[in-house]
Amino acid sequence: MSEETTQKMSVTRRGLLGATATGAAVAATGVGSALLGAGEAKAATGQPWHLAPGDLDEYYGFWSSGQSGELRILGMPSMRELMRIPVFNRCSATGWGQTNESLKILTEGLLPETKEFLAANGKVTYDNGDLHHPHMSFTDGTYDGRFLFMNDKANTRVARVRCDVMKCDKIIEIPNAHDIHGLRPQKFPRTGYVFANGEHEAPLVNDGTILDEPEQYVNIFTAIDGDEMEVAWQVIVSGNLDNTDCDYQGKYAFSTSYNSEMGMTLAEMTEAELDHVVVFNIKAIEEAVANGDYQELKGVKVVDGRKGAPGKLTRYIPIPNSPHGVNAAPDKRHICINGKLSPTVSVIDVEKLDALFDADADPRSAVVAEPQLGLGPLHTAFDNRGNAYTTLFLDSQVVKWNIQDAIASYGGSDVDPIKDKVDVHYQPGHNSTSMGETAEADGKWLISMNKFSKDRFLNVGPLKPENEQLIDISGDKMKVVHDGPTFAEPHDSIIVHRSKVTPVDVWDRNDPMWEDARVQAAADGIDLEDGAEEIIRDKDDPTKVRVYMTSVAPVFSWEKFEVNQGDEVTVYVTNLDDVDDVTHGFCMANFGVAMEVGPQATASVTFVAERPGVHWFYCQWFCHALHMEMRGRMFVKPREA
Ligand code: CUK
Ligand code: CUA
Repeated sequence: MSEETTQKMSVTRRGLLGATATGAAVAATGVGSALLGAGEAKAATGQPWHLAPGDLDEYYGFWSSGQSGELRILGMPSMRELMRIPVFNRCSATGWGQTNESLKILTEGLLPETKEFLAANGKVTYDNGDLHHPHMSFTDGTYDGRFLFMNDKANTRVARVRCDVMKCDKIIEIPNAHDIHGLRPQKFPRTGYVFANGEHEAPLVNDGTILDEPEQYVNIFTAIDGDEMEVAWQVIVSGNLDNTDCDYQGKYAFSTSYNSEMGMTLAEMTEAELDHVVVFNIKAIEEAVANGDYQELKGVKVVDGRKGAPGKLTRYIPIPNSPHGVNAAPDKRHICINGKLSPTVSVIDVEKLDALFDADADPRSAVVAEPQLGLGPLHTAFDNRGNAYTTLFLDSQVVKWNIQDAIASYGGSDVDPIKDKVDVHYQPGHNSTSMGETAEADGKWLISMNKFSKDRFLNVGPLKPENEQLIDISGDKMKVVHDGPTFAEPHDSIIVHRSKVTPVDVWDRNDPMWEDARVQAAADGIDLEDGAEEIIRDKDDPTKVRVYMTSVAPVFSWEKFEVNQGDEVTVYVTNLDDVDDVTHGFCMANFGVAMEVGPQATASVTFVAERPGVHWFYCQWFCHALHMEMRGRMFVKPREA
């Protein structure tokens, strides 16, 4: 946006709002802003999304990063990037994928055959991930601030991030399924389950016996116990699975299929005019599992929910055409299925679903509206006034429409459900509204996550950022107010009111994250907080060496230590600083070793000291005026020839 445009907008807004002094007084309290429309919260500047230095955002934005594999936190509405949380990726700054604590999380949930496969490739875990869908745990239809859950499409995993410390604490690989795409937590009564879609078809037992026989392929829907991070059960379905969501009653989950044809080529996949959404009957599935009506595959109870299978586990509602996003409206009643190749969004009334299962009613009887919105509808978000906001990928627009008017129009009324359209730049995929995937949608902000930025930013070469546009939806007309470039490739985001999340400033010394370090130190007769200046050689294998040190700005408890060439060295660093924001790091230069050690945390890293000589370790997070001096030496005594 040009400066001129910005000024024009700010002048217009000031003109519209008139009394700027009142606006300023309200904005200063921070409390008042919650009562006002988004556009009014910072009326004094005319730019509610442009926070003054030191001002805090009203919302957390939790962002996926697609093939970057991490989770990001943005402040909303300022769109300032606040933090990156490594999950499926590697992180040079924090040592994720290198510290023993992170390697445990990255490896313990892998299947035995995956561990073997990785070992054959000289690895202990995957280096990449494709994180599309981050969603917070729910209690009673709204966010509860406990966890964030997310998928890895690249390597069929589901991860969890703890919201108290904003670190990943669990990653599991999903057996039997292939390539987890859609993911949503159960909304009611709580999470509970995390539902996850296997997107790509494969033989149920994929051991090479069946190869190019697509008629024998299946797809798998998985329910994970979000507390234990274990698979609860799986359902075999007909067609493939794309996105998923669930209702506010705790009864049904929904998954779209763009490939009901089970085609392998583009022509085959897009052949049918109608694909479907699968409705999963959670209670019926739980009963089937309890009654032993399942097969056990790789330790998981798998039920058959394919078309024509007996029982009441699933129903298939025909939907035009290769549908993509599924979004439950905050009215707790309507589910929007986005048509992608069809210009429509199909609206399902959850109150009409019981009849599908109990009376075998026509599945289409649950569809109560199907408004024509524009080309390429992919995802829908909601406000608290009965409106829906759908991204139109091909039209490069967001369309605002009213759900009740769409239902009336489907019933024959000539009311136009479309209330507004706005151009976005360009080709939007997901969108999200403030609190919009909960029953507490507040109708203030919309993010349109656009796949292409083209000419919106300075040219940085052939690889361009995406463009995420902030849209003020507090009034009748949508207003694009900010462009936010992001690196590869956020798909989805949630906008969570800051009152829902209360992260800590300092770690609890008893945190489970470094339980292994605690156990090992106890076995070695060491107190992690003592920073004992004594090298521990393992009783059973004396080439294994443990160094326990502490850090207090600006010193490590060890100025030097000596090991032998070829020793396997584990360094444990416990950060005794008890102050916000005093994170230390431990970097062993020329050993490719580095990690973050947060206040009151313990972290450890293991390496083989195969380089003789003097090697400096240093603190790699700026912590003190004498941060440069926070260093020490490791002597590696050469192997005797
Ligand atoms: S999918 Cu990316 S635009 Cu993976 Cu949620 Cu729709
Ligand atoms: Cu400690 Cu820098």
